[in-house]
Amino acid sequence: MTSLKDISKTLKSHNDFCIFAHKYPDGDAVGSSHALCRALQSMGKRAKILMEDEIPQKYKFLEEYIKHEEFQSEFLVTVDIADVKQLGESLDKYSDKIDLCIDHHVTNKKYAADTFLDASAASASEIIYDLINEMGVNIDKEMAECLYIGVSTDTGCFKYSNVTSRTHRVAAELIEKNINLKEINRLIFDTKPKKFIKLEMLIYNSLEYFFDGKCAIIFVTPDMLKSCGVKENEFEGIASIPRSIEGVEIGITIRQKGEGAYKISVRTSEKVSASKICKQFGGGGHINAAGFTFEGKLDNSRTKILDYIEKKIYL
Ligand SMILES: [Mn+2]
Repeated sequence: MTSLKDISKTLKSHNDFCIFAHKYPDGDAVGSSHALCRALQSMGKRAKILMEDEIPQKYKFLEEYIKHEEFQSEFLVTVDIADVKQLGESLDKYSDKIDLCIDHHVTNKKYAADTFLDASAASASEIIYDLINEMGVNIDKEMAECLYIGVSTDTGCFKYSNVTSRTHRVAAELIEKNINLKEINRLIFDTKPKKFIKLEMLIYNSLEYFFDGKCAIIFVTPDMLKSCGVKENEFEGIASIPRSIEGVEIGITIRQKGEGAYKISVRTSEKVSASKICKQFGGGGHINAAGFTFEGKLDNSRTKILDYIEKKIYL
């Protein structure tokens, strides 16, 4: 497998980079790509970032941390992209031309000519932190802010099970770069647009309990999103709402995607395997966070899942 040293050498030997992050970019996609871009630019190289969708408002200030220039890129790198399809339609033309992929997803499809995969890293930003150090670049305040956003958002503010002591060590070293810690945390974790509050009210209205409150289901429909002015995929973290209720072991989020098409997310406590439930319906994922898609009548899908849970888990 390619080592961090190898990819550091490879990057040093090229000059004109294009860095790709996935569609519907999250904090890790934005943070890791911008930190790498700024690091390469600080080495006197040319680098730019391409992603299908606009950067969410709360991460937009990171765009000012890089120089924006037009040039013909010669080396193509993806960060935080497990499957080349996540580039999105408008960037699909690059899908068979990626020279290097830097990622932390176990499910990585190895679509690039070269891949650096560290599945033990909680975020791509954690890897980029090591890489920038390996390249001998001094991590400045701006790079540190990009990386802190990636590290903190991909771990749900250091709460998810992917967090290790290394995650905290990286975060500690980033904080030592004098980042605007309080302001960034407030902006990212303690601030919600009013339209999200409106949507949450509708979501809580749809909440139903089953099996003595051990299972909770919420619904999200395109109409609900539309009436609140929230774009599809704009509101992260919906799927964690039902599981966060006291006593709930299985939290299910049913999102209607179109006429008769549903995306179902399952979040479970330690006792129950979400991936086992989802596999039963043709999906998959992590042990306590998984999902599947369903086509047909909503009532049928709900009955089927509840039947399965009742038979396999609570009988
Ligand atoms: Mn990530």
